[in-house]
Order: sequence, then C-alpha cells, then structure tokens
Amino acid sequence: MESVLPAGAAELLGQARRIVVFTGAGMSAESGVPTFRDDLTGLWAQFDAERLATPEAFAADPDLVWGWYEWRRARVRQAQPNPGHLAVAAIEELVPETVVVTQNVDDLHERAGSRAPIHLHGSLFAPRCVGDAAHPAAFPDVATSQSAESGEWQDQSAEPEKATDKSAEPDEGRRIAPPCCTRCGALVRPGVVWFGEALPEAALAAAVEAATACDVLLTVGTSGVVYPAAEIPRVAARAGAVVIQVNPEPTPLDGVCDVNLRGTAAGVLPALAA
Ligand code: BJW
Repeated sequence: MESVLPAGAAELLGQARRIVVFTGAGMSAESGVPTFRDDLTGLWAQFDAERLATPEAFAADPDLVWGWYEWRRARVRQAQPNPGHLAVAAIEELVPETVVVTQNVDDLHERAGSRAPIHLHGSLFAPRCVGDAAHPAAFPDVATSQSAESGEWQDQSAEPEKATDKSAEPDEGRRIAPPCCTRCGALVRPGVVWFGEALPEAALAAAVEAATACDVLLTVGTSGVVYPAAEIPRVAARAGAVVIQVNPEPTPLDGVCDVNLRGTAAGVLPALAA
C-alpha cells in the first residue's frame, strides 16, 4: 500500500491503541540538526566516522572526539523542536500507550513534550566514565567549549563543493580535553553508542517489547541501515503491526512498510496527529 496523502495513515493511527514512534536523524533535520547519511549535508559526508564515532577513535585521540561532540552538543542546544516533534508529543497525548523509540542523541523529543523516549543510541547530554558505565559523570558544563560556540568544526554543508572532502583535518583549536571521572580519575566520554558497541540492554529490550505489542509502528526519518536498531520496525511487522514510514527518500524499510509517506517529518506528522 502506498499513500501520497496521509489521510489513510491518519485513520490507521486513529484506530490504534498501542503505537510505537520510531525515529532517526531525519526527525530533527528540520530543527537544523544534521543527519548522518544525507548527501552533502550528512555528518558522514563531511566527517570520518571511524575517526570520531568508535571506541578506538576516542582511545586514539580523546580531545578530537570530545571536541567534535561538544560542537554537536552546542548545535543541539541552539536547535528547537520542529512541528514533527510536537506532533509526536500530540500523538502521545491522544493515545497514552504510545512509546517513542529514538536513535537520536539529541533531546528534542523531550523538549517537545514526549514523556520518556527510549534512546537506543544514548544521549549527547549524558557523558559517562570510560572506565565504568556505572559512574555517571556530572554534566561537564565547564567544557561548553568556546570553539563549539564560536562555530569551529564549521558546518561544511554551507560549502557543498568541500562537503565530500572527509579529510577535513581538525586543527588544534577544535580539540577539547575531556574531563576526568571524579570517582576513579578515568576519562569522561560522550554517552552515545559508537559503532561496535552494544546498545543499552534495558533500552533495547523495552523497544523490542513495545514493537512486539503495538498495533501501529510509525517510522520517521531513518535510513534503516544501522543494526540492531533497524530491526525494530521489522519486529513490529513480523508481530502483525501496521508499519507506516515517513521519509522524503526511499529506504530499505520501504518493503517492510504497509504505507510509505514521501515527505518530511515536519511536513507530514502534524497532519497524522490532527
Ligand atoms: C528526513 C528528513 C526530514 C532527511 N524528515 N526524514 C555489517 C552488516 C550489518 C551490521 C554491521 C555490519 N558491520 C557492522 C555492523 C554493526 C553496526 C551497523 O549496523 N553498521 C551498519 C552501518 C552496517 N552496528 C553497530 O555497530 C551497533 N552495535 C552493535 O552491532 O553491537 C554489537 C555488539 C553486541 C554485543 C557487544 C558488543 C557489540 C552500534 C550502532 C551505533 C550507531 N551509532 C551512531 C552514532 C551515534 C552517536 C553519534 O550521534 O555520534 O548512531 S551511527 C548513526 O547512525 C547514529 C544514528 O542513530 C544511526 C542511524 O542513522 P539514522 O538516524 O537512520 O540517520 P541517517 O542519516 O542514516 O538517515 C536519515 C534519514 O532521514 C534518511 O533516510 C533521510 O532520507 C531522512 N530525512 N531529512 C524526515 N526532514
């Protein structure tokens, strides 16, 4: 089933008692937070994931990695929830047994009023000790970097001709030393899930449980290529739920979905929630 207008999808949502809203970076794109894999503007089109988003990268160059995450944290702080985030919160109001499962490390769902989104890939705002995940770090506000605020790690999307140059060699000004854990002295690291790391067990289990039990799963703004998160819509489909996708582009999830709405989060979701 393919739908251009969201009317049919809105009806399906209106009949649902249990909804899962599964979101990816496209959810926050219209708030000005870059996605990962979009051509030219995506983070991985501009920066080398292996040098920035793996445990090995942090071990090799913690100041580089911490500085990059500080820059991203500053960008998110400046962003505001978009009408898509507000529509998700409205769906939660209408259908109390709605669970928001997000791959995003920003806090825009929370700021839009979503109750308790499940963060499968952690959070920019929950740094932790590298030595022991049980040592939560005090929020290292002191590191709210001048370089992050002043726009170093420049957004190269403004200069598309450079956007595919991943060599973007960071200079010393972009490096920020991470603080040390006050309990054991080890480095504090960003509280996100890097490639090769396990997802938080409780979050993944709660997401699978919600996907198994829902009537409708709405997947929004994800390329559906990163596992195990990309299993969540598939789990719902296998359990018999109706799966609705909102994305301006085709994705590998198209075949899993009952309805594919080609549009943006801020453009389509308000009509679904009305
Ligand atoms: C719009 C829009 C608008 C635009 N409106 N839409 C080979 C095969 C299979 C798997 C693997 C493999 N090799 C390695 C793996 C495993 C790996 C993986 O899946 N890799 C694939 C890339 C191949 N996975 C892992 O490593 C995971 N861990 C793991 O497997 O652990 C195993 C283990 C078990 C036990 C012990 C130890 C280990 C971890 C994955 C962690 C992912 N981390 C990141 C970074 C988080 C931190 C940070 O932010 O820096 O998570 S990567 C990045 O991708 C981020 C995202 O959450 C994730 C998904 O991306 P997302 O959200 O889908 O964004 P995009 O950019 O891809 O897509 C945006 C979409 O929006 C597009 O479709 C646009 O069209 C759309 N869009 N504007 C609506 N306005």
